[in-house]
Amino acid sequence: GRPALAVVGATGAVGTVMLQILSQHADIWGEIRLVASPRSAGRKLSVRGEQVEVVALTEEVFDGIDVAMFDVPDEVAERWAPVAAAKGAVVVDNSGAFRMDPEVPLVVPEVNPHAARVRPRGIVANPNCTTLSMIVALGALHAEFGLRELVVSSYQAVSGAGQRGVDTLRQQLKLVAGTELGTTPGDVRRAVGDNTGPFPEPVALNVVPWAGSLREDGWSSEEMKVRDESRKILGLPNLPVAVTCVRVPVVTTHSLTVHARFQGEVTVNRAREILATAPGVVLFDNPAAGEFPTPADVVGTDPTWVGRVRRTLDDPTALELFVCGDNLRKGAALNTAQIAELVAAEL
Ligand code: 2RA
Repeated sequence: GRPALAVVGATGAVGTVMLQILSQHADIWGEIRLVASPRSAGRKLSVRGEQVEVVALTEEVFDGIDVAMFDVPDEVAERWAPVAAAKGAVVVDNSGAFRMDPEVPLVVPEVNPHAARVRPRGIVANPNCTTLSMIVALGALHAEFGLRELVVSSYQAVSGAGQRGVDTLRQQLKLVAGTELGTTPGDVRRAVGDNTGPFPEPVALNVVPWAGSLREDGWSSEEMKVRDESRKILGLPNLPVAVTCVRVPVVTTHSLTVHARFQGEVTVNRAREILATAPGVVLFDNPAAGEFPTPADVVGTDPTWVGRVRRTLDDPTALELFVCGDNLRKGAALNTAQIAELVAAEL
């Protein structure tokens, strides 16, 4: 029969997009079981045009399941992914719990699909949304030119911080709309009050140079993820990577500026050819006509969009790019679904 799928975390921001994707992609699954916390059990959600009742997470929900997708917090994944794997399911996990485990492959199907086949713990990890928003384009350029160094800055959407991030931006926008705020120090902060949600500072009318939690020497956890995960996916464990992660008042779609240095001289023409033909990448780059990707246009789409392709003025071996990717689709649900489909094809 066709493989049975469990979606754990079906009611969250990523889970919601996952159900849309499962309804849009070729229907390869037998049963699709929707799983969430006991709080959400009993709710009905639509998938493949049918209403399916959500069941609470227990050991028994993995009986008869071939592939289990997890979109839950790290500590929930840490506890429950091994339970699902012990029951014989292949777990595709979108948390940060297993990404850097040497026995867990970290997979982007356009870049390192073969890695998904070797999974000693029965778990395949899905990268962080910020890494995913750029890595398909970088992987294509790396395959041709050989990457030697990466310097990136992110412009991250609030939905990366979940539904609470989205609610926070929307509430703050209401408080500042139609005002003259943003003209004196602290005026936006006073208008927004303590209502900064998952962010350390107001995000409306602002940019916040912080995502995640504090790591050694002033780095953020998000910055470490982009570095560590890029190295693992590209198979370049010593790649020099410098990252600054910034939150911006965008609902969904992460953007990044990328400075990528390669093994030898590069040309913009060849880079453009590669990006224009790479699976999962759209080259949208005609500044003379005002054409470059922006989150407002990219949101809701699957590919990684690349614009502003330039050769670095002072270094003929490096390129500058501006990249956008929907952090809930390719950045999370879509890549998880693609991995699950890869795994299902070999079952
Ligand atoms: C963010 N990448 O945008 C994170 C969440 N996984 O906050």
